Amino acid sequence: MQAFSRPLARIAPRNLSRAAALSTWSAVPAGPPDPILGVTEAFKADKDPRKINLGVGAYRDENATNPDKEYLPITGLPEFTKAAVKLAYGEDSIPLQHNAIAVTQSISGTGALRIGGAFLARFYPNTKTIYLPNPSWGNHTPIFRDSGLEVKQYRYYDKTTVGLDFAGLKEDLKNMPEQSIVLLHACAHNPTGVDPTPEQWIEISDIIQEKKLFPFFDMAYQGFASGSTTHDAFAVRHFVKAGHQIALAQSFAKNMGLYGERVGAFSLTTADPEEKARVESQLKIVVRPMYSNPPLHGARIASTVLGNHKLYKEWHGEVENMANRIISMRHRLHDNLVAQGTPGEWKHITSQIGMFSFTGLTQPQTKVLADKAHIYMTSDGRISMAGLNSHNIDYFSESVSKAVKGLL
Ligand code: PGU
Repeated sequence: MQAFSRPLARIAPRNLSRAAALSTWSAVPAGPPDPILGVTEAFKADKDPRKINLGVGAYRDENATNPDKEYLPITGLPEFTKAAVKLAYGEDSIPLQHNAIAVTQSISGTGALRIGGAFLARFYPNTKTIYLPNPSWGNHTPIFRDSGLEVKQYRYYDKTTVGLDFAGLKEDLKNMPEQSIVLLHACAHNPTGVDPTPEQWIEISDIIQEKKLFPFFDMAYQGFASGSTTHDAFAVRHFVKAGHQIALAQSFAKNMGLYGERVGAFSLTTADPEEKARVESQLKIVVRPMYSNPPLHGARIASTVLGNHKLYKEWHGEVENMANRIISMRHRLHDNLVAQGTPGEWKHITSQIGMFSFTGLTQPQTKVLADKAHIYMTSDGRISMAGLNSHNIDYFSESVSKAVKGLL
């Protein structure tokens, strides 16, 4: 880890400019500041005690209230985005230490993906095709299609083994046109609950490097897979260490329980602080006509928790409890199904990780479960394990068992 904690000053300027020339974002031009919110930015940066901001239409009385509910900057609450990036990339990440990560707050993970899609559609200098794993979260295709990218798929899941189709995945990566964009679920793949092992991630990273593909990580479940936010960030951190430039969408919906507050972040690693500033200026120009600036309350909660040692520890303990409760439900479900003599192989229930289990139930079985047993799940047989608890697990297991036996 020590090797990565070099301060910026010790990196030879020659190396930095070489990195900039090779960077995906070297041709992104600096955008102009926003005519209205740019004034607030200039005001905030001004250190003079006599300063007055008459730029933005926000009512103030004779005495300023604190904390206020005024608009955030276009890229969100700086304390929050800083903490979000640290959580994902790790404190010792080289681009983080070099102030080379462009970041904006987003309307949760969905908004982060959408900003990323729009930014890539506008500035990615190569083919505008993004490859999604098959299957993927159902909203990925419309998000990227509506962002202006062409959406294709790569093999991911093997029905016969109920596991990763690693050979198919590698072959598809190798056959992609160079410099295509590849979406990767950072951990707790949705809907399958099947993740590559660390060794497999390293191989994937190598192929992506050889083929000059551009990795775009969706990290909606950091902490949910293993109970450790560090462990779950393995893929993201490995790719960055291996020298990839990446895009990253983060959601705080699940790991902080901030679903409806819509807290997320989108970031891009860049070559250096100068490039980061150019990229951020263009992220602002993407965001401003979409929703102007992000919601404040949830970002304040997240940055308070992430920025306070005691609260951080308490929160991380809760993440661990959530992950462990899900794992214990997996075991109960598996054991119940086996004990009830349910036809089929159910080991995947415990080997899959994260919030979801891809049960293998067929569409007619999911329909009969809803119609006869009042149990609802997506028609691909995906269940959110978190919806199971000690009160309903036995009823659920019995109903599934009956559905599989054709007795419902
Ligand atoms: N990426 C993945 C892989 C997801 O599973 C989800 C949420 C998101 C991003 C976006 O979450 P945000 O709430 O915008 O941060 N998927 C859940 C939630 C329901 C939904 O479809 O939006 C799910 O059940 O698949």
